[in-house]
Amino acid sequence: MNKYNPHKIEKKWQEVWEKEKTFAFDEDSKKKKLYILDMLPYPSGEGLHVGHPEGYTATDIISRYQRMKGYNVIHPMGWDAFGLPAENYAIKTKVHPAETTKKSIDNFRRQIKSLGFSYDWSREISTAHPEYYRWTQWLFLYLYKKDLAYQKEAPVNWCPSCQTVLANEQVVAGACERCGSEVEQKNLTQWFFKTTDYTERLLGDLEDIDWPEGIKSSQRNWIGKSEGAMLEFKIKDQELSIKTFTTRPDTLFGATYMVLAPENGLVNKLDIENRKEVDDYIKKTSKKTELERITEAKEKTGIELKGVKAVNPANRKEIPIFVADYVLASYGTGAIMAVPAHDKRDYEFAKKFKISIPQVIEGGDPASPGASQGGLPYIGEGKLVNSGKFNGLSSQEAKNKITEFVKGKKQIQYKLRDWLISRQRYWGPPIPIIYCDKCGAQPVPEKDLPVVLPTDVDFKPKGESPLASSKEFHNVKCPKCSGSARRESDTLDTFVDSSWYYFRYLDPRNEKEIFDKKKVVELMPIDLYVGGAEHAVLHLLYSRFITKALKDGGYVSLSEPFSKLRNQGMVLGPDGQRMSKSKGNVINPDDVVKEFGADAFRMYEMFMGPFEDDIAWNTNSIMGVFRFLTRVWNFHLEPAGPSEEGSKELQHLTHKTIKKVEEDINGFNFNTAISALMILLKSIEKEKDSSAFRTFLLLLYPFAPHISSELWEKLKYSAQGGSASGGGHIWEEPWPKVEKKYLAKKEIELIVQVNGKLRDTITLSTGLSKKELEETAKKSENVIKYIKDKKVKKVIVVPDRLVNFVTG
Ligand code: ANZ
Ligand code: ZN
Repeated sequence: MNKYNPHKIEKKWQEVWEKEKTFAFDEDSKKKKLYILDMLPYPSGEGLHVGHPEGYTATDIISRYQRMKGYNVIHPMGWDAFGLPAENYAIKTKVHPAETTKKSIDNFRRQIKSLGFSYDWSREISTAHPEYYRWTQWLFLYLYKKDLAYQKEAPVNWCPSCQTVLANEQVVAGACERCGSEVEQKNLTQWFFKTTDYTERLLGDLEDIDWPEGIKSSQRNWIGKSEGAMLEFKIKDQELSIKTFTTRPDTLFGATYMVLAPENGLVNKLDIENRKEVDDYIKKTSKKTELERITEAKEKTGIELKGVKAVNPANRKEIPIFVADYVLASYGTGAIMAVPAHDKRDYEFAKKFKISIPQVIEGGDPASPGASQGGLPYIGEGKLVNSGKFNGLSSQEAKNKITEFVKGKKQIQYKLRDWLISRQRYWGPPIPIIYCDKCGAQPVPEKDLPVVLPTDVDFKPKGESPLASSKEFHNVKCPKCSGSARRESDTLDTFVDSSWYYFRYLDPRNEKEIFDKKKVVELMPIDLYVGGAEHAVLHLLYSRFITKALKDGGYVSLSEPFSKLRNQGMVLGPDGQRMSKSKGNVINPDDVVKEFGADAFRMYEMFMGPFEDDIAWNTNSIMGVFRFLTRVWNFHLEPAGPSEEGSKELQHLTHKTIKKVEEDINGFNFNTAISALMILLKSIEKEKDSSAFRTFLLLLYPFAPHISSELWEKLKYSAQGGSASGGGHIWEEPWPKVEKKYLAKKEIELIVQVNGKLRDTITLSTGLSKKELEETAKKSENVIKYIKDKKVKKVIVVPDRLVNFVTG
């Protein structure tokens, strides 16, 4: 009755780790620190997804391994607890979000603990806790004082029938998720963080960090640096001109019309003949989101401004001016020179409105990238034609020359916008601002933080932020003149909460300041950050911005928070599809633990395939892992084999495996590390070698810590190895050392000749006798073939090197 029973073992060790605070980070230790972090999870009501533990297992393996290698590892966990789902649930069920969130967190914590991860739970944080969001509010005030937080009007998604602002996720195909009415864009005064002050640093510092190339390039695209020129077009007979940003001044001779964005203020200043028509068009486009407007497949719309012309500064031709919504107000100057022969959108528009499409660039070298033979639009660079005295120049040369010719200016343009941080929502940190009619917007004094979320709030949306419905919250005294004032009723974007949490882990209970600078200097940066690739842009960019902003105030000393980043792939349903309730393909982690135990679950998730790949769940394969662990367990039931040295081959394999597992952990190749452990176990079973098994357990421990801890104790290995700390637990042992002498290959390639000609090579172990070598060589098929029935006159044997048969 000594079967592998993961539940008993796992519970036992999890209790030991909890009671002994085994994985609490020791701030006083002299060892070198490593900060290993998982992205902060959102504790959804659905509970843990089997995708979560993939990343958590990887960081746990690395944390446990690095502790054995002598590092002082800090490895915390907490909750990204504010957000829309809890609020929507509250609207539906009238259960307060604080209540649902607490339940979800308790459930997440239970599930995560059931997998035996080595987190330092004493540092747990929840972003929805006043003790935490007090410092999120402090951070807002810090940025406000540094002029990095400001207000301006910006469009929001507005549902005219619910009378409320909608988050992007609540707009489904242009309609309100709740009532189905068409969503409009409406301008409201909003708060922003000035991320654009940091554009060049956000770009440049990417060079210094070890992140997947794909994520870096997503960030670069998001920042969207373009080099080009600012050109000016005069309006005929009016004292006005249109400035425009272009990346292709070389195409200026081909500019046959101009377009203003509907929101461009110039539209109202121009003296036009068809004002009403134009106003109607502008009103119509205001209902579209930016994304809809720039979608290429959409048919281009627009309307000509009658009675005005612009003058192309290169050839003095008078060209029409349109308003069209494919030009955005928020990029460049909100106006373009349109070159239909060389831009796809302009081409479609010109076709529809019957505007001429003169070609000015020829794709000269067919081998050059982007070159095409004939066919418009031709969007590549090339040689200038139909461009007056610039004909024959290359695009590169012409860019500068034409810019100079028309007195334009070189210009760099970015796509990155400031970060819109205000939300007309309840379940987030209140923005710590007070509006006074006399004194204007006033920051809440630091001593009055946190501005606590009121609970007497009606969640049902009524056209203003839910917080405005709490009289007690809303009406307040002005901190400057003590006159009656009102609080800001918007809350902060949840991305603000998660942009700085990794600092707070280092000093989570500090009541006097956001964190102790000294601790942050010592313990940052994060040496390894692991999470899903869906955070390629926003979360990672915001965190980088906040870190830089804190650095500029002397709060931290580093520019980049995450030195090394790795992304896990997605765990798909058994059918290869994304898991979802409606498809009925959701695997519940609790069920998996119940059936196979935590060790098997962890190992399976690492064995599924390459860490970054999307992989379908496979129940057969987890059973395979469970059988492997059962064999590990059963080994200790058999009579022990030699506790001295095992065979040479097993020693060689053991040390090869130590090296392999170590390299694979460092390279995130957990699946091949597990394969190597499986191969090693087979040989150990064959030889019943309990000394090699001891090493095997040490290697297995980071992957399957419960069974390894249990067998280590059962087999009393600590007594044999001489653990320094004396506690006798496997996690107090050092990682086994690779010994070169075992690693060296004790094999030779025996050269086999007949009459001095090479006829075969045979792999053999060293040190065989002359006789053994001759006997082995004689059995070679080739030797038999070449000797045939000739007589062997002489055999020359050079030990460990060569056998030569000489025939008569
Ligand atoms: C003339 C031209 C000719 C252009 C050509 C392109 C090709 P990136 O590279 O993304 O920075 N543009 C400028 N402002 C715009 C706005 N507010 N809304 C929509 N489009 C705008 O793109 C720069 C190019 O995008 C600019 O160069 C401009 O079109 C357009 F053969 O100018 B181009
Ligand atoms: Zn005042």
